[in-house]
Amino acid sequence: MDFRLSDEQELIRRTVRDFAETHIAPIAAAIDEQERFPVETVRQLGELGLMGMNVPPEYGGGGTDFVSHALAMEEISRACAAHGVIVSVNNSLVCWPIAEYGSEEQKRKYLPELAAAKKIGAFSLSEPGSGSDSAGLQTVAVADGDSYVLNGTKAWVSNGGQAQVYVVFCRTDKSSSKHRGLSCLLVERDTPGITVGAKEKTMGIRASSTVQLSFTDARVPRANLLGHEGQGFEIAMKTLDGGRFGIAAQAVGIAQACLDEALRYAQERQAFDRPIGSFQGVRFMLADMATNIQAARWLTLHAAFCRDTKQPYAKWGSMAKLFASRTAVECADHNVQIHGGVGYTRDFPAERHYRDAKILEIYEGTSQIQRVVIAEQLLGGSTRG
Ligand code: COS
Repeated sequence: MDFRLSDEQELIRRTVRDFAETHIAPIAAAIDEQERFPVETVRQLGELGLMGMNVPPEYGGGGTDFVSHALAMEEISRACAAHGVIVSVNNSLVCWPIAEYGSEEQKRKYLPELAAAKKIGAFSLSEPGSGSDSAGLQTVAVADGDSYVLNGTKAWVSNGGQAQVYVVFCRTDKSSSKHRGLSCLLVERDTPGITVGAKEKTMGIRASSTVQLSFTDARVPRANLLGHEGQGFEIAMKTLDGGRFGIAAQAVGIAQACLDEALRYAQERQAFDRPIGSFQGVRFMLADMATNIQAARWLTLHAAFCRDTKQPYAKWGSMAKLFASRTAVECADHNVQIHGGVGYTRDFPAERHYRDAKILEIYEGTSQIQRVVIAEQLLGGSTRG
């Protein structure tokens, strides 16, 4: 067993950390305050090859492994959680299913521009009436000549306000059982009949762009069907299996930012004539943060390693997301607590991390859904009610 990173993985981590510290961290507070999608840095991330890291080089991607992706996600999210989700969605939820299930023509058409961030992608599974219950979605696509006619409403579409390409899950067969009638379409933004809703007013990750999407008789070419009809649920589940350790890495990055700041403040801030870091109450919080972050990091990298080495990874990805997202929420709480009153102001990043961290326990599968997935892997369906 060897826990060391390869030279290439170390290089990727160092390069991304340098970029994130120089270009992303300095704008993180401002784009949060202004709720502004960071177009310029996302373009630079595309130039660095970080928007399609795992896409094969013949389709314009970085061709890197998933451990490297997790390392990059951690470093980007340590600087700014909103950048983290933008990168994660494009890589894991858009480029990956196209690379995995796309036809040669679809891969050539979409992947190079997505990987270079010339186009941004979004993943559109949830609806106002179905979040955790993905198979309950109601958006319908009816085949008509060489098109599908798409009708319905999608919710919580991360990157949705900026995206030009949407991976949309819909029902193509109403007579089939719930999940078997689903399919997946690649929908371009300029398709007549699409309405991109207003940006949601979210608690955190406010620089990302989460919207509702509505389709009214939107005609999508049949050539844009990803995989085959009825394969939509499988594509959604496998895509989420892969996306979850990316979100775990985002959580590790946010948690690490909290620890970095808490350590600094604990050494600077004086109370009762000594640094607050000399008090056991503060030291124990710091020790818990560091321990949980390291455990979350290893769970995350282990899930990525299993994926790289073609071993089953869904259970590990869900465990990583479950544990790392809780760790991020707890670290954000401790960081505010250690900062005291100033931690509650917008003059310090502690309150931003506190707001950003909570979404980790909700998107790409709530913590309750992660437990469902883990238990399913442990016990199978035999004990389900
Ligand atoms: N990979 C491949 N196949 C999978 C799978 C996976 N990860 N998970 C389930 N399946 C298959 C099952 O094996 C089953 O196959 P059969 O057709 O042979 O029976 C089928 O899919 C249906 O599975 P299941 O009965 O478990 O589906 P449910 O509708 O009960 O849903 C959960 C299962 C809850 C795990 C799923 O709906 C889920 O992950 N929900 C969360 C969605 C989510 O993360 N939303 C956030 C959106 S992104 S912001």
